[in-house]
Amino acid sequence: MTSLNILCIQLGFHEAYPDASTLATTYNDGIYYVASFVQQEFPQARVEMCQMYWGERPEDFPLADYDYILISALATHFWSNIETLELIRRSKRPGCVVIMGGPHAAFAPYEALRYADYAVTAEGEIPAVQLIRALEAAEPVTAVDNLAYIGAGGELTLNKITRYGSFANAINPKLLARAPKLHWATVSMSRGCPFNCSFCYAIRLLGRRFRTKTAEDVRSELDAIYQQTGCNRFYVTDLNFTTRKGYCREIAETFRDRDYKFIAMSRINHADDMDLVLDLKRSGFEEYCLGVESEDPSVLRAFNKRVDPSEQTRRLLRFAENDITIHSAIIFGLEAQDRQAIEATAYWCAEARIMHPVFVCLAEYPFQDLLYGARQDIEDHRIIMEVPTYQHYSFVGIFPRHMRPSELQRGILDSYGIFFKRAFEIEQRPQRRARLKSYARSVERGRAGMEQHIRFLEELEKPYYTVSGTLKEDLLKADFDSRHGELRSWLQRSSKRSDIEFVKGYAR
Ligand code: B12
Ligand code: SF4
Repeated sequence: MTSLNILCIQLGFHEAYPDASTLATTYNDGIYYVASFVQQEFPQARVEMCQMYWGERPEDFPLADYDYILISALATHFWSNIETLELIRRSKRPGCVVIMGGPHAAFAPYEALRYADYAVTAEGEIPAVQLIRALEAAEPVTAVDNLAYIGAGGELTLNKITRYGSFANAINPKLLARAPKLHWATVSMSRGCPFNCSFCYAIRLLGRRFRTKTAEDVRSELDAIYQQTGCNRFYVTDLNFTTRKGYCREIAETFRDRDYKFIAMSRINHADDMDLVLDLKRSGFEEYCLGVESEDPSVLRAFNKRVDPSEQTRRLLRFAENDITIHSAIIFGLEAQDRQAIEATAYWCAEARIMHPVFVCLAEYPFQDLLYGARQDIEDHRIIMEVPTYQHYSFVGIFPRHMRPSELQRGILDSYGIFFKRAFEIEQRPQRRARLKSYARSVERGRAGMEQHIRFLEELEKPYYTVSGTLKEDLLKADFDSRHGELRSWLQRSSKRSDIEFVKGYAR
């Protein structure tokens, strides 16, 4: 156990499909928390990080030397890096164990397990350590939390789901030693979100129980990252940072004397407590990423957003008036949203003075109801799988019933034009105009990828739509069944849908 050699790999994005949010991201914190915890629990181990976002490549590491290779991936990373995954499989030594975690392993363990021995299906620090301990002691892995693997009988096995209580994990700054100049350092201060929006996969990963680190621990963690990287801007990846006002006040107080800037994720209702917003602003919280989703009441209702639609605009304007920059994903793809509705929403974003809207397509994984008894609104056959744009929301990944996928993608692309035109008419302050200009430039870098995706969709959709643009659903479903029917039957045998304990644990 003392001489373990462990490599952690963050898979990267496909170079043909950059978008504004992928360009803005410097690293995903999840794998760093897992690596830091593993290093803490196995102090004698050598834990290294390969960050593909920064251009590091697994082949530049001595792959045959590792006992464990830990890989983190979103769906788009997985399908953009099949060659890399194959290379890892070829180059690792035979006894080396590959463990995959992160969103893709969690929601498509059946795909992750083509390249990994084990997939972690939720929060990952404790399971990673439990698994390594069990394997090193040659004990069974049946008691390891949140684990998926192929059992002795060739069936997919899903161990129990565990939602953890408090957490005090910090990123080990040494793992960032090779970081280039960062424009954001990514960290988390809390985990979980008590809401239950219908489309949300985040709570399936990190749970609905809101848990925080102590403000003091957060300060030590951020100070250490700042010392290591020189970066004083922090991307707080908490699902819903402002869940507890008291905690926000503590954080504000703790960072009053630092010269740090923060961007955090919150809900739009945060605007109702401007006193708190301004208190946080005094400590550097000048930007938020809000789950606005839409201004359309029917869309908000469909998503179980639990917000008052008539308040959306007023709340957003209040942020702008107080010089707070708002980023938000705006979701398209629902049946209520025709081309006209899409254009109206894009225009509204400018009127409501959102600074960075990201226009995205509703996306879901297939088999979620089957595997976990989880809600799934887009049926399996309408999901476009196994492509590098899989679950990369800027790229349409479903067959809508009311318009062709390529039309929806065109709608997403054109929304930016509508938004920027109106936003430049409205925004007069030089600082806000400069922000808009720089955002417009990064959106422009994504144009070629979207155009390429439109061409791909036009080919893909050809057989499945009538001349007037209606989905030939029976044909699509029959084709899906012939391609994935066997996989579904295999997953059916591992289904947790009727395991009440599992479903209850998963929904928490
Ligand atoms: C904050 C956030 C963002 C931020 C910041 C991203 C960043 N710098 O990390 C912004 C807004 C920029 C963003 C952008 C995008 N995001 Co985002 N984002 C999130 C969110 C809400 C939190 C991510 C996070 O860091 N959480 C905190 C950390 C600690 O949790 P974690 O990453 O899940 O890691 C834990 C476990 O997953 C696991 N784990 C992770 N890796 C590994 C590896 C091993 C070996 C093990 C054992 C365990 C393990 O252990 C970790 C600790 O417990 C998640 C939802 C979620 N995860 O809950 C979506 C999410 C990851 N994003 C998603 C997407 C699609 C994107 C975009 C591609 C959107 C787009 N433009 O299309 C971009 C891509 C940017 C990027 N580089 O990832 C999807 C991924 C879908 C998928 N199935 O692949 C998610 C899941 C959203 C959702 N559907 O709920 N995102
Ligand atoms: S508020 Fe955000 S994190 Fe919470 S359930 Fe809704 S979408 Fe998910």
